[in-house]
Amino acid sequence: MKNIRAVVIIPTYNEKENIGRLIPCLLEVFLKIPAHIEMHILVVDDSSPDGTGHVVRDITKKNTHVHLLTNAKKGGLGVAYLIGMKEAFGDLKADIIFEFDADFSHDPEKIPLFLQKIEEGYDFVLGSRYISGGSIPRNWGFHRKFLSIFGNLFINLVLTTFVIRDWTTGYRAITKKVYEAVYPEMTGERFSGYTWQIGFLHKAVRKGFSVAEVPFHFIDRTMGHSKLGAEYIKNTLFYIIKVRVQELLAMRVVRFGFVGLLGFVINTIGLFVFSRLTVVQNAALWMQSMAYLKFVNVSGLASALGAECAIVSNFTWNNLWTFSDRKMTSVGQIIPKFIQFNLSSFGAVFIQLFVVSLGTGFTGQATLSRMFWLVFATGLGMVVNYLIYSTFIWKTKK
Ligand SMILES: Nc1nc2c(ncn2[C@@H]2O[C@H](COP(=O)(O)OP(=O)(O)OP(=O)(O)O)[C@@H](O)[C@H]2O)c(=O)[nH]1
Ligand SMILES: [Mg+2]
Repeated sequence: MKNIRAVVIIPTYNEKENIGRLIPCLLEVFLKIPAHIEMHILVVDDSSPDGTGHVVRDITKKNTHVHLLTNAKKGGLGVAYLIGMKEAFGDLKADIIFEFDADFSHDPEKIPLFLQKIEEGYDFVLGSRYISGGSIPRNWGFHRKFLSIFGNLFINLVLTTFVIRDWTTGYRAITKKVYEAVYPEMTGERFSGYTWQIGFLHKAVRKGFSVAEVPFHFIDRTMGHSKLGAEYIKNTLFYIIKVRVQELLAMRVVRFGFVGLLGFVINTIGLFVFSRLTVVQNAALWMQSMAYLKFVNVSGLASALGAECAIVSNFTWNNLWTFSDRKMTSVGQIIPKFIQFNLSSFGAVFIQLFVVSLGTGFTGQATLSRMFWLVFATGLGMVVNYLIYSTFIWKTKK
């Protein structure tokens, strides 16, 4: 078997009572791990005022597999993991790192199971409280249970990824390839405290890394104090909604939908404004004076002008935004494409005329029947337009 190295990163802030007992426990578990996996511990301490760093420093003198990284000031969990991972995958030459709490909440006995999953080929392993064999403490108050359970449900609902049961767990094993793909994106964005954890996992999931979950019973801390603050909930909500909106806006169909909606609004406002303009009213009268344009009236003309404004807006925004990766810039390109775009938009109007007439011919002229066919025809028109836009007007550059 290939020799690999795993580093258990433990961020600490005032964990003096815990860390001195935890490290020997971990070293005990390491003895049960196959010899080809070399285990190390890296404590990232934010210069804890209680002297956590001194306790760890003493252990490092006796055991070369225990390391201490001291952060000059309290920077939050995200920063601690960021610098811890950099050190572990850098100087300590890790292939895998673990994220592990100092307060005995994470059962060290599960570490071999995580490693097994990694050797089976998984890129990312989570210690899960919400799969069979895992649990949250019975003595947690109602609000903490509620937040944890519904928090996870909420994240899955908003991100529409139901592959992960425990998003908020702090017990994780991460391989180097995940780190290399995700790390560069974690440094630019500002993550406050614990949101960093969700952000890291989310980016890994979106990049298609395989995630396994290992069940464990979360044990409530008995010593030291929790650093989990109320801002965590607010920040998490904010982060999840923000990334989801960004993800949706990056999707071409969603952009197309927004541009279409804006076009609809412009069309409606256009009809209203143009029908009140004297110049449009006079133009309608002038057109009526011509034999072959007798059918024109003010509403019809205003509506056509509104539709053309919407077409101009749709064309512009689709070019700049929806199809920004295939943007046309020269006038020589834009003019013929704009004409095609107009024809395609008229096509959608024709589809509407055809479908609504034919449909209501079958199901009658009741409001509900008309509404149904209108919605159906609009939907159909949008699909057809989208296909025309993406295959003909903004076709992929060869
Ligand atoms: N270095 C560093 N470690 C931190 C910081 N905040 C929290 N930690 C550590 O991160 C781990 C998890 O923090 P906890 O306060 O236990 O948070 P929690 O487990 O979500 O909450 P509890 O269940 O209430 O304990 C612990 O080992 C903390 O000491 C920080 O700002 N810097
Ligand atoms: Mg804890």
